[in-house]
Amino acid sequence: MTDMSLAALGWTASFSSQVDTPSSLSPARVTEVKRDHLSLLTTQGPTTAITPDETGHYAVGDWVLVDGAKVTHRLERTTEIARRGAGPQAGRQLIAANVDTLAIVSSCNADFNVARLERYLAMASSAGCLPLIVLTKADTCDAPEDFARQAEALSPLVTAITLNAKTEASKLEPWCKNGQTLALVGSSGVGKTTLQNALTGVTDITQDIREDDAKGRHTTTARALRPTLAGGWLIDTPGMRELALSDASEGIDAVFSDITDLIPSCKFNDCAHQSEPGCAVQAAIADGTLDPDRLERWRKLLREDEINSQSIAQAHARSRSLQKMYNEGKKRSKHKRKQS
Ligand SMILES: Nc1nc2c(ncn2[C@@H]2O[C@H](COP(=O)(O)OP(=O)(O)OP(=O)(O)O)[C@@H](O)[C@H]2O)c(=O)[nH]1
Ligand SMILES: [Mg+2]
Repeated sequence: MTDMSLAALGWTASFSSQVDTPSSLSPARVTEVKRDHLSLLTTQGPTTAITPDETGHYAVGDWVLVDGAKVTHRLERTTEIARRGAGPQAGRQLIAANVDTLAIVSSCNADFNVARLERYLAMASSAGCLPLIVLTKADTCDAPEDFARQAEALSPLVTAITLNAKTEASKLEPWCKNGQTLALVGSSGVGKTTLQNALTGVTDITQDIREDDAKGRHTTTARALRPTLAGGWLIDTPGMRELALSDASEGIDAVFSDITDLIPSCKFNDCAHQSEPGCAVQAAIADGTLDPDRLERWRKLLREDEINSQSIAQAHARSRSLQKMYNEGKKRSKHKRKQS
């Protein structure tokens, strides 16, 4: 790769404002997070560096300052995409940082699901990214524009694009040129890597979906930031089995602004929007402007987010007390060894 400017790497004023001495800085962008090091891209090309803390604290797309092969500092993120990791004890898992647009990829087939799209939109909103819904496999369905209409109805912020990922990936170029970063998320098998390959010119593996249930085979296993042919950046991610949100209540409320905008008009400040007199939300359901299913999906996401956010806080407390027990156990066995 030839030398490139910081701006071409996605560097903006919000990063330069975090660095006081421009002459001594060596900024680098994280392209991959490995267990014991980071893969980076600097204006001189690719390199690697070790971190002073766990690499799990870094995300693909992060900006760091390096001193030789050591990371000295991570710059504040402009956007941060995260979810609750899998498993009952899991914490918050970083997906990507400093992403301008989050492409929520779904196919125009069995994968299309309004509740799932709302979940991803809430993630985009709490991350601070512009949301884009990309509906793939338009070549395999009769009326792809019906899917696009349903997707755009979910939030006024959303643009939905329908395409055949194998031949029309260039429709996404406006979001990944001029140093702009686009990340692709969605279920396995929807065509994320097919889009990435066309937009970047690399050839990562893609695989046919299963014939019996149209589900993908979880082909991509790591996240990576790659340059696009259009002069921007693309992050492909492994397909998600399910997306659990945490600390996303503001994002959820932003996606469901049609409901939250009604709340100030309710007669009671503590209205639960069930059967209270003067409830503006129930009035909207009664006059047909609000779908009762959407109200239920909003409640469900908020409830789930609250439980997940609490359980993450509890998991942190548990791991702190386990560490304490472990340290005390080590002290005790040392003491015993001395005595014997
Ligand atoms: N007909 C058609 N096939 C597509 C389209 N997009 C993807 N495919 C096919 O769908 C299969 C899965 O595509 P991938 O790009 O591997 O899907 P992915 O989202 O990266 O999947 P994971 O890496 O498992 O998350 C491949 O066989 C692709 O050729 C499309 O728009 N039209
Ligand atoms: Mg893939």
